[in-house]
Amino acid sequence: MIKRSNQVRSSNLKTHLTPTFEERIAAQLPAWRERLQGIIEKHGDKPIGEITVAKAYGGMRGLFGLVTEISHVDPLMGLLIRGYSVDELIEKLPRREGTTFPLLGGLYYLLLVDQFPTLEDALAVEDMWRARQGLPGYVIDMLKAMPANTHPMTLFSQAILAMQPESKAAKAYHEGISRTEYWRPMLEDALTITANLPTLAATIYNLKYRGGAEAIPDPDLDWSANFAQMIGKNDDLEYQELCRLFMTLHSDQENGNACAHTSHLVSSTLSDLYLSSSAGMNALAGPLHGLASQETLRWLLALQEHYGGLPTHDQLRDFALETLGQGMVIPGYGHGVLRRTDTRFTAQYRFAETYLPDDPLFRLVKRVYEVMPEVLSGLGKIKNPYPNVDAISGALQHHYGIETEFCTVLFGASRLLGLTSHAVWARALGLPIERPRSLTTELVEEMFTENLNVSAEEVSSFAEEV
Ligand code: NMX
Ligand code: MLT
Repeated sequence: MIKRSNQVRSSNLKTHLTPTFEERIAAQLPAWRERLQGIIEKHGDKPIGEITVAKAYGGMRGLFGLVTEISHVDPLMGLLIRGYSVDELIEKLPRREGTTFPLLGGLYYLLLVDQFPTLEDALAVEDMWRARQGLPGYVIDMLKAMPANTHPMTLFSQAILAMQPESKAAKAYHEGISRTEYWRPMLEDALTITANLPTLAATIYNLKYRGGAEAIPDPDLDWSANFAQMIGKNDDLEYQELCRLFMTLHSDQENGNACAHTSHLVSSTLSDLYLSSSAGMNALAGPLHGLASQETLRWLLALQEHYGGLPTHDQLRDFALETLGQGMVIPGYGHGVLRRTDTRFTAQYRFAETYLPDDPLFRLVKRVYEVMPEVLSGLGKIKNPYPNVDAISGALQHHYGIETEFCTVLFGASRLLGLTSHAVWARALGLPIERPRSLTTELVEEMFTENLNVSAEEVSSFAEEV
C-alpha cells in the first residue's frame, strides 16, 4: 500500500456524477464514430490544404493535420472551447455564490462531456476531484531529493511521470483491454491526475519557496482557489479569483500548439495519461511556448530596473530594439495562429484594470502594449505583432507575490485539463498512432529539379507513395 500525503480531510464526497462521466461520454460515441467514418468514406480523398516545401521546412505552420472537437483557435476570434469564446466562458460558466470567476469543475465538464454544465455538474466534478486527492508519499520524497536549483517545470513534469505506476489504464492494458474500451480507465486516470494538480503545484511551490510547508487541500474550497490556499494565501480572496480566471484561460488551445501536439503524439501510441501529460509539460517548458510567461516577467522586470521605473515610449522602443538586436525574441508577443490581440490577454488586462490598476508592472505592460505592435510591425516579417496570453500573466502573478520561475507551472496545471480531455476523446474515437513522413533535402531537390522535368502529377503520385 502506497503512503499518501496531502489528503483532504473530508467525508461524504460525491465520487460520481449520475449518469457518470463515463456514461455521458459513452452515450455520444456511436454517433461520433459513425459521423467520422462517414466523413472519411465520403470525403477522405479531398484535400483540406496544401503541403508546400515552405510548410515542411517551416514548422508545419498553417497546415491542418489534426481534428478535434474540444477547442479551436480562430485567428481573429481567438480561443473557442466547445464553441464558446473566452468572454462567454467567463460570463456563463457556473460559479459559487459570492465569487466572480468560474468553477474549474464546470469547465472540465464542458471539455470532457461537451454539454454546458449546470452549477450542480460543476460542483459534482469538484467533489470527484476532492475524492481523488492525495499524492503518493514517494513523489514528495523524490521532489525533496532534487537539487535546489531544479526548475519548477522540471519538478512538475517529473512528478507526473513518477506517478505513472498509479495508472489504471496502463494496468488495464497490461491485463488485456480492447482498444475501444481503453478510454474508460484513461478517464479515471484523467480525473486522478487533474484532481491532484493544485496540490502538486502547491507542493512544488512550498518546497522551493516556503520551507517545505505541507500542501493540504481545504474541502470547502474549489480546485483553483485551493492552490492559493495551499501556498498560504487562505485570506487572499482576490488572488483566489485570479487563480480561477488564470486556470480558465490557460486550459486549452486546440490540438496543434506544441504541448497539446506533443501529448497527442505520445498518447497516440497508447501510452497512458501520466506519460503523455508529462511529455506535454516538457514542450510547455520551452521559452517560445509556456515558459514565455516567466520570460515576459523577467523581461519586464529588467526593463523596469534599467530605467528605474516606467520608461518613456522612446526608451521602451530602444530597449525592444536592443533585445531584437541581440537576436532574442520579445516574449509575450506574436503567435503561430492568432492575428490580433489574444482574447486571453484582454481578459487578464480587464482583471488588472479592476483589481490592480496602479500596479507599476501592470502600467508597464500597458506601455509595452502601446509601443510593441508598431516596433514589431516595423520589422516587416512578424505575422502577428500583438500580445499573446503570456504578455501579462506573469505580471499579474508577480503582483500577488508569486515567484517568477513558477508561472509556467500554473499554465501547465491548467493546460492539463485540456490535454487529458483531448487524449480521452482521441482514444474513445479510436484515432490511430501518428506517423507522418519526412523527406530528405536531396529528395526535395530531386522532386523540383527543373531538368528532371517532374510534372505536378508525378509530384503528387510521389507524395502518395512516400
Ligand atoms: N520577437 C521577435 N521576433 C519574433 C517574434 C517576437 N515576439 N514573433 C515572431 N518573430 C519572428 C520569428 O522568430 C520569425 O523570425 P525568422 O523568420 O527570423 O525565423 C518571424 O518573426 C516570423 O515569425 P511568425 O511567423 O510571425 O511567428 P511564428 O509562428 O514562427 O512564431 C511564436 C510564433 C509565438 C513562437 C513567436 O511569435 C515568438 O517567438 N514569440 C515570442 C515568444 C512567445 O511569446 N511565446 C509564447 C506563445 C504563446 N504561448 O503561450 O505558447
Ligand atoms: C498556447 O496557449 O498553447 C499558445 O498560445 C501557443 C499556441 O497556440 O501555439
